[in-house]
Amino acid sequence: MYDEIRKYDPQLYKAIKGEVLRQQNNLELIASENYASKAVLEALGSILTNKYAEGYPGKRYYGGCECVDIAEKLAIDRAKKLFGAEHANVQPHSGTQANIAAYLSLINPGDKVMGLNLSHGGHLSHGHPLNFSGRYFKIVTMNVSKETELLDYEEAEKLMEKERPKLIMAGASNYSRIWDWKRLKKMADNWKAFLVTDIAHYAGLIAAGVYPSPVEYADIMTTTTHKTLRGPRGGLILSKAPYARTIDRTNFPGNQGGPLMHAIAAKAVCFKEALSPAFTEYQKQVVKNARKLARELQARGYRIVAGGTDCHLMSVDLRAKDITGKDAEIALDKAGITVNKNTIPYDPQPPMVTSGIRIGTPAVTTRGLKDRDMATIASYIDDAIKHKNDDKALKGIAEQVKTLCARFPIYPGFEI
Ligand code: DSN
Repeated sequence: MYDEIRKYDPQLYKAIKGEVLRQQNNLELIASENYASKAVLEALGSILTNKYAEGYPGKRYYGGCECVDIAEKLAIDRAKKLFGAEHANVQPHSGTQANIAAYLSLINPGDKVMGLNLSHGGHLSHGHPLNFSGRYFKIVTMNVSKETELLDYEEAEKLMEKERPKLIMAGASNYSRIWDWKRLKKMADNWKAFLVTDIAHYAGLIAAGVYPSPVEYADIMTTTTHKTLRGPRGGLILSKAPYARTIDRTNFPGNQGGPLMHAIAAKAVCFKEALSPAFTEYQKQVVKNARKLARELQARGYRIVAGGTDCHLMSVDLRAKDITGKDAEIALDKAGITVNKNTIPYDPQPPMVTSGIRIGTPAVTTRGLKDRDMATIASYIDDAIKHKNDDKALKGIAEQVKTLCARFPIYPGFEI
């Protein structure tokens, strides 16, 4: 693999090779990452990258689109089938691009939006002041309850009454329990607001039927395609039929230019994979692994936010362990375990420090680790945190991690 890059650009080759080895030898526990299949990677590396295809299948601004039309139609049809949606737009370059198109399809700059507080598990594009969402729209934030750490629907209902947002943006990047989509739809209807659900984190689970789908309630659903869905990096918009035209126009020419046809082809592969029975089994195992890992960490004295998980991720409160999220991330990195620091609800620490880490099981499950391996991972995490200032001990853990990882090659037969 990568022979041309090796010859032409040795500096870049070194970086790519280093990343291949890092991915193979480390335990990837970042909840939003995964290992795309070889077929997805092939489509991504295909010559479809050469083609300009502004517009949509059958209605392009360029000639020569007959082959890429096939790819985009496949992606659209499969996405609709996978999520039971009436309309799919597979062109967004990312989840945030999809969210921009969703907002601007339904409301105007200056309108009010209600989204989950970023430090309670929300997402930048749901209203952070530095993000386009916080700059274009007036933001009202939903919170989780201090006691249960579950979304405080009653408080959100009061906010709806007081603030009258025109759109609810429901979804999260760090919320481990079940969203009550039906209740949110009722709230939206009561106050004549739109409901957009950003299912980026749960998309693979939803596609496999192991997490509730908002498809019957949401006006628009947005997602990325590379997290639990395990496809190429990119975005996707799903909606009810009446929004189809406005979404398509808002995404192009409204918000993007030429679509990335190689990425769209890779999305088509991803959706085909996600429609297979093997994908359902994979997602069941992702959740089993996450629950087991949460229990194993709890048994070692770690507090899991909201008491556990119903999905692929968990938020770990480290305060009882006398370590910040930032320092835990560093120590775990040295031990060959990749996580990200993350605020916990009502975190006393700032976002660049945090009191917690977020852990997810999609990537380790893809490489074949099962519930029994979760106890091993929990013990490595605990050891690394206990030895946070002991580089020699951390190196020793990294060796054990590497040995474990060697049993689970990420791309069997991939030579570098
Ligand atoms: N950065 C993603 C995540 O890690 O959840 C969200 O966009």
